[in-house]
Amino acid sequence: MATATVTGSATTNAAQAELSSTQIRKRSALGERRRSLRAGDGLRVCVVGLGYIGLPTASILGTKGCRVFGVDVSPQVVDTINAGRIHIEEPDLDLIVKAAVQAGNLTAATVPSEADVFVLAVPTPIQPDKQPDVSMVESAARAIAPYVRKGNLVILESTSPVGTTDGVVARVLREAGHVIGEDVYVAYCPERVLPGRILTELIENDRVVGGVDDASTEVALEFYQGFVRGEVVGTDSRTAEMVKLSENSYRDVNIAYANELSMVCDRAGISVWEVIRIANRHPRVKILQPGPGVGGHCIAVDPWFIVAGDPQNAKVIRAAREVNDRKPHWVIDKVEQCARRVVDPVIACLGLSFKADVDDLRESPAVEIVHELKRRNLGELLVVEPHLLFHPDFELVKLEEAVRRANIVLVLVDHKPFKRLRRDALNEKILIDTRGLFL
Ligand code: SAJ
Repeated sequence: MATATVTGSATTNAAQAELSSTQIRKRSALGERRRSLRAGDGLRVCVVGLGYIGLPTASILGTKGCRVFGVDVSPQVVDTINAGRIHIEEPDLDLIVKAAVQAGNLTAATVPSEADVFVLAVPTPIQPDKQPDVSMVESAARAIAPYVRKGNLVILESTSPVGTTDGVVARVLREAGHVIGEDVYVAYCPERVLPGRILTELIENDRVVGGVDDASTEVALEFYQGFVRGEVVGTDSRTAEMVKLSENSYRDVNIAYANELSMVCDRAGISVWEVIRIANRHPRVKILQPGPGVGGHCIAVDPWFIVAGDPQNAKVIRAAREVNDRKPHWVIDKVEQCARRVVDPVIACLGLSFKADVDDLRESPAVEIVHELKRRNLGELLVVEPHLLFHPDFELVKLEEAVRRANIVLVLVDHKPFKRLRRDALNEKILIDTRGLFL
């Protein structure tokens, strides 16, 4: 299961996997005394990576009384946060960052500081050959290593291939002379929050915490219990890494099933939305919704970490990725067929973001589709994205104007303002509704 850059001991891991969190707690109760690292008043926390996960985490910890040092490689991001402002869109994040900064509990810099707890929340992208790139985890671990002291806890939160916490983070700290589990604790705790609901889910969701050894699990459990209202479940680091990957892969496989059904139903002249709505009335069926493809930086990426780790066995996971990656091309071909039936096609493209009610364009199938429509020069494109003021490649048009002028309406994102569109505005237009908004 280990990737080229990652190693781990199978025996230790198997043994750890058998320990429940209760067993771990009992064992430690007999062990030596150590300082509590429960999140709360006065605890110093250094959060590396101030993006969609790091910044909300840093600001929540700041409002819980922790003294938080945020670290980011971008000086612009650091300046923005120190001014009490934010560089990403997320409901209420601006308020909580401002509150933490004004209280003096959140400061940002481009270099780490000494702290009691270090949280690494840096990107873990895939390379063009679909192999995971954990180089930013390694850089972050190397950046904090000179600041880590005896008794500190280091947590990796980035979605990572199995083995990364031990094989990258703990290895770097071991190389720096630390004895893991004795003077420094290292654990994995994946973020599980949904963009658009991050601040609520950071507190309410259950968390899984996996140490590279029992002592690390115990220390990390205690840290999260200081600010998480959901249950914090303890395991070993490799299991926790696989839990995170399996959650997003489960969703990807389910969406791929819905996307495959949508193509089958389309050819058969059946409404896939009606099929799913009725099928989901079965007590043990819960099919997700088809769409133009799967975007975002998580579900479209993380399943490849499992495939890269075991290509021989991860067949369904790979197939799901391929089905979801193919869906935008199916939509593009559909638009082309419709455009050929119209004199002077004018195509209103509703939405660019990767999902509803966010401004995030990362891996967005809508962007891929609109780019390709432009490249194929199928007609005039009227692009609508209510969450953006500007896009470098497309001139943005207001919803009403786009729909009024178009003869083809292509729904790519189910944003709230689109749902409020009057049905009669679509009369006599060709509707390609990839989100089932008007069906
Ligand atoms: N999508 C569909 N049909 C659906 C649901 C989603 O086509 O029925 C599409 C969306 O339009 C979007 C993509 O899937 O393009 C992903 O959106 P999402 O809302 O399913 O998930 P993310 O990527 O915003 O967040 C996921 C969440 N994982 C799970 O729900 C298992 C979140 O909890 C994770 O924390 C996040 O990934 C992450 O950071 O890993």
